[in-house]
Amino acid sequence: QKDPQFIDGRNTIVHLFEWKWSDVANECENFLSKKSYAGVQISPPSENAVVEGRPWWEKYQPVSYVLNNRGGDEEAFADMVRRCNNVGVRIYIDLVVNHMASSTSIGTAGNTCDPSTKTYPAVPYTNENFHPTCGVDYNDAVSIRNCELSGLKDLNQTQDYVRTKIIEYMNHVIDLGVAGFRVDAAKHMWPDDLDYIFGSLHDLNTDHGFPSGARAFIFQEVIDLTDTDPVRNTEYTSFGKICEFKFGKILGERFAGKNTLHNLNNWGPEWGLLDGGDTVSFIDNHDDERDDNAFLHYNDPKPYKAAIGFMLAHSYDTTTRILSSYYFDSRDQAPPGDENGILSPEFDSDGNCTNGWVCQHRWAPVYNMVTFRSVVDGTDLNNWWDNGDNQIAFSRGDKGFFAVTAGGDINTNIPTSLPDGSYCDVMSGSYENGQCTGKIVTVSGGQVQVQLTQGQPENALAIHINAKL
Ligand code: AAO
Repeated sequence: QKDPQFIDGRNTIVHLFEWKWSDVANECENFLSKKSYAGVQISPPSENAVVEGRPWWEKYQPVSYVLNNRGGDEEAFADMVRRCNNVGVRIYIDLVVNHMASSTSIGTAGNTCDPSTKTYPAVPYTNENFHPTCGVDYNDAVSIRNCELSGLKDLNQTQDYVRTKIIEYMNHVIDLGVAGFRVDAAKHMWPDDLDYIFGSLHDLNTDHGFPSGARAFIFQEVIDLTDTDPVRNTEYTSFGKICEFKFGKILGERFAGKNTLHNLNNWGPEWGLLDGGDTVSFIDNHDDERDDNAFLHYNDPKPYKAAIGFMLAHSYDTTTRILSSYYFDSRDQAPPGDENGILSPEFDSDGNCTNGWVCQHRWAPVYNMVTFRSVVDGTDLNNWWDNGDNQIAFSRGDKGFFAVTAGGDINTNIPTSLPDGSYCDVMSGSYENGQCTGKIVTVSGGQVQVQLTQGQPENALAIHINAKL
């Protein structure tokens, strides 16, 4: 269940964090399918507790598995999945089945629950389906699995009944056409239980274009950043992929200039990363952008875009994911919206989002590098170059070239296997209808003439064979 089920010629999952289903459907049709994007991770779709102030995190407090919350109802969900699949964009849901809500309220679909007695009648779950109350001790693997993450009521997935309810929920959305699941808090569930649950799922729905026998893509949130974590992500790789947090944490520090870039010449498992085929990689996620400054975020755009560019240009054979955020000043801040619900994104004449949405996936260097990744697919990384410090460059076979500085200017010729000619730099602009809106870069005598100076809007430069002038 490690195949993301992308259609040919596409790559990268964009996490449209907190977007409504109707807006996701429009984005699949109007933008993602035209820019080489392969899929969308959506926020959790099942009924959640209504929390005062409507923080984004209320969606991580399930009341039932009814498909109805601020993202939309079941009809809107089904419509989104169908419309996205129709244009070759896959949908992955954020699956919250480690726990149930601890906030007492009426749920977003109108169902009640009583966390104090662990009763959730709309599933139904009762007290006996949960582990006894205890707080997670992050030094102890049993406690991490059997105690309460942030005080959320901890389901016991070892029980047949609980497994059955989770499988029913997952099969329901598989039958509606989803391609897979980001598994929230997988670290807090036992690998054997997850293996059983994921092994019991329906095949993907052939009416939505999946080949017969296709299995749901599983990518699991197991934060394993230190080599002393009592739960190791390798415990979960036999039945799905892992969100590789080390990837963005290491690159974030380096592209922010806190450490050198030149030793990234062996970027991959030698850095302690899992094999690419076991990973989903990203520069930041929705928790990190709020809680962890080791990762780069939208508020530091220049090194952030360079790091995303490096991720997409590199040959480490991973599934890549881009976060698409909304602007916030405080951790709990709700997405753009009001009492009537979440606001739809709007776009300016350049296609960038307005009214509160950041939309990193619509930044030209980001979507151009998604295209770059498709163009260079299957090529090796070669012609590595560095200045022994903060400047690096490499080619992808005879199809692409990427250079970046995290300190000082680059003004030199760098060997490449790309054919001689003029190319459009897709970090500083776009190549459209044979025209380049960015810098024009010359390859001559097997050398790229690289000029990257600090005053320019981008720290990186990228050229590829499909943007040759
Ligand atoms: C809300 C309130 C709480 C309240 C709770 C219950 O905020 O005050 O107690 O309701 O009423 C989201 C929000 C929470 C929210 C929750 C429910 O973030 O604020 O709680 O919804 O509404 C651990 C887990 C990981 C989890 C992460 C946040 O392992 O699974 O904490 N992420 C997911 C989601 C997240 C969501 C939930 C889970 C819950 O992505 O959005 O919560 O569904 C260490 C550990 C990690 C641990 C982190 C943070 O990591 O290894 O396992 O993650 O700490 O506690 C260094 C260290 C590294 C450390 C890292 C932290 O790098 O080396 O070990 O820093 O970044």
